[in-house]
Amino acid sequence: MARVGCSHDMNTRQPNILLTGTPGVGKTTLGKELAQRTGLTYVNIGELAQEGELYDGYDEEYQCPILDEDRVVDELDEKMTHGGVIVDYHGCDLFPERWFHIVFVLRTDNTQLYTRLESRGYTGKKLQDNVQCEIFQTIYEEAIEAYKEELVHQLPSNTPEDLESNLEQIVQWTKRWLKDHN
Ligand code: DAT
Repeated sequence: MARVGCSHDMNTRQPNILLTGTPGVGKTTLGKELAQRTGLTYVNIGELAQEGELYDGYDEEYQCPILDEDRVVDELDEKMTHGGVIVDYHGCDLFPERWFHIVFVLRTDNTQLYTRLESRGYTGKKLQDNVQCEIFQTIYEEAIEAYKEELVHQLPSNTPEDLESNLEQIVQWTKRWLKDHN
């Protein structure tokens, strides 16, 4: 498939897309393939934080470092203002609202998600809390609080067919956005 946003002309405006949802719903899988198909740049916030050690303490309960949200935002702001970025993170209210032109919340059935997280090595409370996060649609509610509701779209992410359909929809949306803004 042709790349739709690969222009290096500084005058070409490109959209920023947020992919969010509970860990394990498929943000990374979708984001990386979407970047291939659109020419937009994929940014994984977890990896960015790890590379730059953008942490502010350690969470003993979950055994993981705590994200320094201000430093993450500072680190990315220039790139986001320029445009053409796909951001992947399991949270969404830490980012400035102005960054994103569209927000996708991926959703996965509980049993499916349980299996995916278990095979990722999650156990006990961490596994249960993440599955509950999906059941209570925590990230979707966070998204509609943080962004204009009409920008927030839920996407089913259970099967390879869902993945392909999501890719096609977002590629089409991106093409339309580029046409409308250039
Ligand atoms: P996330 O980045 O949201 O944590 P991921 O992209 O790492 O999720 O995916 C978690 C696992 O689920 C991984 O083994 C790939 C698989 N997966 C992702 N999207 C899927 C889909 N639509 N159908 C089936 N499996 C999927």
